[in-house]
Amino acid sequence: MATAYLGLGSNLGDRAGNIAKAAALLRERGVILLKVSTVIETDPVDGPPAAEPQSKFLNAVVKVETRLSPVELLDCCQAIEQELGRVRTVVNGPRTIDLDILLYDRLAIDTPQLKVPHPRMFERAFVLDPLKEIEPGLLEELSDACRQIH
Ligand code: PH2
Ligand code: MG
Ligand code: MG
Repeated sequence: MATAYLGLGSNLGDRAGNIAKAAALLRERGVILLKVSTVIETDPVDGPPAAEPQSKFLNAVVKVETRLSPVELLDCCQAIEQELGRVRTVVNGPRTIDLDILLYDRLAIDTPQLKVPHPRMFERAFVLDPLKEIEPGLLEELSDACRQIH
């Protein structure tokens, strides 16, 4: 079994309902939810400049246990995004649901399809705050691990 952390975000439609449904669909697909953060409301970060002002997001982070490989977990997240009616228009545009793999065990993955840790997670309070809530000390642990390597 692997342990992973997923970021959830919604700023379109029934935002709280979308986050709840995404969590339920993860469970339906056999992903075990070990911890679920508080759902927080956040200002959009890095929205498309030419677009209409974006609505605020609801964000959360979950800690999961899974037998899925990283790519299978990515497929699972993308299938749930599809099921909840996500339409990809512009980069960082409004979305019913976004499900991102933040961390997967202690793996570093860098393929065109999947990058783990999520490349922008360390700059984003809407990820870091809920992550610290459910796993205090994890970020320090990761930075210690990086120090050992460098
Ligand atoms: N996701 C993005 C870009 N900007 N801003 C907030 N507040 N929350 C998000 O989930 C978010 C974002 C790209 O996935
Ligand atoms: Mg995202
Ligand atoms: Mg995404």
